[in-house]
Amino acid sequence: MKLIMAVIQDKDSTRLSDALMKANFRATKLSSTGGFLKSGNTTFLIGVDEGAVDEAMAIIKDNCHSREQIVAPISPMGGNADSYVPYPVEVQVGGATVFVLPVEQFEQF
Ligand code: 2BA
Repeated sequence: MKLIMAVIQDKDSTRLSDALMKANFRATKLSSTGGFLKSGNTTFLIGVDEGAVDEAMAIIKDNCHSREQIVAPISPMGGNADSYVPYPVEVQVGGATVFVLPVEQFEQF
């Protein structure tokens, strides 16, 4: 068994969830926050048989889109000056950042 961890944009989460359920995958959605943009994203945990990893990856790829995002300067007042960016920056976010991990044991009680 493998555990797929996929960090995706919130905008794609309902579509991905629907597509995974339709294909009979089981998944858990977690609310997460990107370290760089410090804005919300969604992390999917998907436990799959080894032979189904490619199918799950294809569904993630088909349903998660990359988008440009402008990062506006944020005042360091009251915050951490180390992360202050003094000008707007355009970054390409997503479609999905995916980790595939081996699962040592899987139980449901
Ligand atoms: P964030 O950390 O908020 O990053 C959003 C986007 O900002 C990234 O998109 C990337 O284009 C850009 N970016 C991130 N760090 C940067 C840096 N130090 N300098 C310049 N640009 C930077 P993605 O690469 O598509 O990542 C989307 C989200 O996936 C990330 O949100 C983070 O939550 C997650 N992620 C990406 N790589 C990861 C990793 N190696 N480990 C854990 N989470 C990761």
